[in-house]
Amino acid sequence: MADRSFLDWPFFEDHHRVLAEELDAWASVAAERIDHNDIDKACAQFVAKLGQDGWLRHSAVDPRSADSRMDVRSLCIVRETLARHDGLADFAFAMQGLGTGAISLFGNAAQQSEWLTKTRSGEAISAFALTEPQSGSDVANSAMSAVPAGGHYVLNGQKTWISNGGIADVYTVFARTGEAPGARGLSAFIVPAGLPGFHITERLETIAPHPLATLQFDNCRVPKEYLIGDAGQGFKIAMSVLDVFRPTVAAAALGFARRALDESLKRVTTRQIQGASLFDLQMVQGHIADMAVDIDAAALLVYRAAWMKDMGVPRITREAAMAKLFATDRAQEVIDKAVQLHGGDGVRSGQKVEELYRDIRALRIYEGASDVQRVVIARQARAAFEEA
Ligand code: COS
Repeated sequence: MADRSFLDWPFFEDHHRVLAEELDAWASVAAERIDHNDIDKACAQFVAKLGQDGWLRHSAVDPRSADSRMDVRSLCIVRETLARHDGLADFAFAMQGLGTGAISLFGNAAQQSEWLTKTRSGEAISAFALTEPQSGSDVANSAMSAVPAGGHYVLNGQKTWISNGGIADVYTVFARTGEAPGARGLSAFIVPAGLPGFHITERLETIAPHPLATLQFDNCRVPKEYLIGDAGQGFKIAMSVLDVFRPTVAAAALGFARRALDESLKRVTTRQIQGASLFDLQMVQGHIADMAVDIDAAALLVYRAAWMKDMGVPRITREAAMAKLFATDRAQEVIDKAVQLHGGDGVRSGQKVEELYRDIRALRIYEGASDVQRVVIARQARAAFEEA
């Protein structure tokens, strides 16, 4: 049983503790039974189930409420809990939030009511389309264009590595509207699937499979009402959404790491070596201790970032970057140790730690690679030093 003592930390309110307990009980049944053979079907079915059972209300703001803030601690608790059970379960939940994050944070009442109602109930699946073939880390270099024409914007270009690409009903798409060069000339749009001129051109396979695609836009006409926020604000919208969701990626990594520690403890306390349990070897205890410390340190960074945002701190760029960098990199290390402690079984297909080993890797790349997080943290450190 994963360590739950972190729930006593002062970052949380009682409703967070209730959420963690209730979701864990639900996920112990629902998320442990996902059939990974057909990932499109598995994701669609799991989103519908998450919606029916009410968990997707944590993925986006409530369009009927006047409070447009997201509860980032709840987002993190849900991701950590689901990831501990199954990577695809976490993915299905996470994308409902990231895909509509711009609508939650910057959408108007009509946009929120039209889309968030559907994504929070599981009726619609969402996707976040930022990356392009020539610009992954360098968002300011995005090339896809959106040109105003009458009551529409006409979109041309490509997006790639788009999670839920191919199964989503609605996409948040970032494109160059050209108010200024670089970061100041992008805008964000809601693009429903099926608009003429919008196609899926390629599905991408990865080591931890989930729906992923390249999108093509050829003179795709998007109504002006689907512009999110102001024209030219797209870069800041994307970064603000990532500030909220990077700590949740870190939370998912934390869930994977906790599961790896649990699996390791199960293994080393039952496996015999030279007449004693593997756990009795001090070198094994050393690994277990390092894993436990990494997990707690990551949790502190994750929930510090989430708590700060929930307390109304306008920008948590630094704390979000620290949480994502540390939690994903250390989870990789924790899981690698778990594989080692499992011996040959650690690399055997179908073993949980083998699955975790594949699941964790992409988290150090997507939503800002570890190297990008280091750039963000270093810039903030320099700015603080120069201000002092
Ligand atoms: N929130 C709000 N505004 C932000 C911001 C944030 N987190 N980060 C930057 N901005 C603003 C800046 O204040 C600046 O505004 P002004 O022009 O008014 O001064 C503007 O946006 C440009 O910022 P900056 O100069 O830092 O932009 P860069 O091009 O140097 O950005 C990085 C660099 C690498 C940090 C950015 O492109 C990034 O995060 N890349 C990774 C993208 C990513 O995560 N991709 C994955 C996609 S989803 S799988």
